[in-house]
Amino acid sequence: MASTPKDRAKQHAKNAARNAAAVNASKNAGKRASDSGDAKNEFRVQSAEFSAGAAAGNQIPEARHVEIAFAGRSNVGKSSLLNMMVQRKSLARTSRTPGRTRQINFFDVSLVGGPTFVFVDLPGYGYAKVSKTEARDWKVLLEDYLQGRTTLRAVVILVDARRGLEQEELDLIEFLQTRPEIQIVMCATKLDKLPLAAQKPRLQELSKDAAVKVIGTSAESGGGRVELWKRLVWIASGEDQSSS
Ligand SMILES: Nc1nc2c(ncn2[C@@H]2O[C@H](COP(=O)(O)OP(=O)(O)OP(=O)(O)O)[C@@H](O)[C@H]2O)c(=O)[nH]1
Ligand SMILES: [Mg+2]
Repeated sequence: MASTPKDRAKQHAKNAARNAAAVNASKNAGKRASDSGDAKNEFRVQSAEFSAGAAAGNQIPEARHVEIAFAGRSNVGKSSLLNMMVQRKSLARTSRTPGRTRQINFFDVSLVGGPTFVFVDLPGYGYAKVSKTEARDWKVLLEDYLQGRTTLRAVVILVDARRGLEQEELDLIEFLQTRPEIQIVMCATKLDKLPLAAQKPRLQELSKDAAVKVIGTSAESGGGRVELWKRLVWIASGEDQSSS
């Protein structure tokens, strides 16, 4: 559809206002039961591009924008959630085969009228089928990144809604205690695999276990997208935020 620069500027301003309003609404209310993924006009993504892949520490690109990393065990749905957030089917490679993401992948993501982020798709942990050497190399790469990245503002920790928190997630949370300035955001993925009636009680149970509010997500339906964006925009704004 053709549009003039003026139209685009107007639209841009409208979107910026919408992003701000959505964040404010979540601050004030914060209690909207759920978002079903149908709010497609909120948090519209202007651009999302792969910027770099790092298989070793010295390949990590220069830090530029606010960075948000997606972490979790292999196959939990990190790459799928990243794609769902940016509304692109296959920006990050997904696979039925665990261990697909073998390096740290960096994506530049700009919201219409909002900030630019770097989304970071991390290799999954807990994947049994890689060699011990490879698993150790991934761990070192991951830990060095998490420990040293100055622009890292939040780690989105993904757990499968059906499995919940396990030792690896607790270890990761403990590891991140050394960097209290990094926000931890918990997401329960593949919520669509639970019957509708079981979803809310399961999220409540997971939130109780994690002692923070867990955001339920579905890469299939887009559920959780708006709620997660609100948190990320809020974090990027530099405001302190409670997780409850
Ligand atoms: N039904 C459903 N399937 C999902 C969802 N998220 C991911 N999947 C599926 O789960 C599988 C793994 O998804 P990925 O996004 O590749 O998982 P990952 O965590 O990036 O995996 P690694 O890169 O191996 O660590 C794929 O077959 C996805 O289609 C979801 O929300 N719902
Ligand atoms: Mg992946």
